[in-house]
Amino acid sequence: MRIDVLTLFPEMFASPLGFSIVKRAQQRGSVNIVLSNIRDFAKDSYKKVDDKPYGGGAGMVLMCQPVFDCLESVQKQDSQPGRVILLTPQGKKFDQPLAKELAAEERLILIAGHYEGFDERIRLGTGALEVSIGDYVLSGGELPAMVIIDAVVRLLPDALGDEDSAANDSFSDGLLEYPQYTRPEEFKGMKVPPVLLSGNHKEIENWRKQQALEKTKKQRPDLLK
Ligand code: 9D3
Repeated sequence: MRIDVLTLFPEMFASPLGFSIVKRAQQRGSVNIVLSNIRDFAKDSYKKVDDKPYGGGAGMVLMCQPVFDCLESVQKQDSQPGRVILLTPQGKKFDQPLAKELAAEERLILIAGHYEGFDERIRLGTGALEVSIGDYVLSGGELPAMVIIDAVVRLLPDALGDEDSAANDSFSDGLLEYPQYTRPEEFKGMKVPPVLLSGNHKEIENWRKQQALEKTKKQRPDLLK
């Protein structure tokens, strides 16, 4: 998979993409992540990429021209145009089903703004899907882009090691994960549930299912509906 990110702050991406599963997926060639700076496509000597909103109002709006030129430039680098995603607070809420859908694409193009809206013609003219990662205000689309990359890349074939199979992940069976324990058997007076030390695999499985169900009822009843 190729993932392009169009951003005003490419430097923000170095650390989240440079460690762990996403780093290894890039090294293995499972994913090629290409960062482009929208500001490189500004036309004037001030490198202007935003302007005042028509009709007035506070804040600035990301201009069409630098975004369309940047998009055109990256799309020319590959035979497939790619699925274009615009990160905005008004977008469709990102979730695991959308992560799976995006992981099936050959190419993704993520466009991130920074504390300002996009000129509406960017959405209209690119056919982009608008995506939000949740109902809270962030400073820009950069962290949401990194969240999407992380969630998508770990779903790619060969991205995960055998030890942490995606099939065992929370949400894959619609329930939260059961509580886990490791050594020691007792810590600050808190004991590991005896069933986990019993060696009875059937009883352990039943306990885990029941705990997962109880935890979901208590913390995320919405997942059971
Ligand atoms: C809601 C406030 N907007 C009206 C002036 C301005 C605005 C604030 C913050 C516009 C963009 C942003 C930056 N946020 C994102 O670009 C963003 C985001 C988010 O803030 N929360 C969850 N998901 C996303 S995806 C992109």
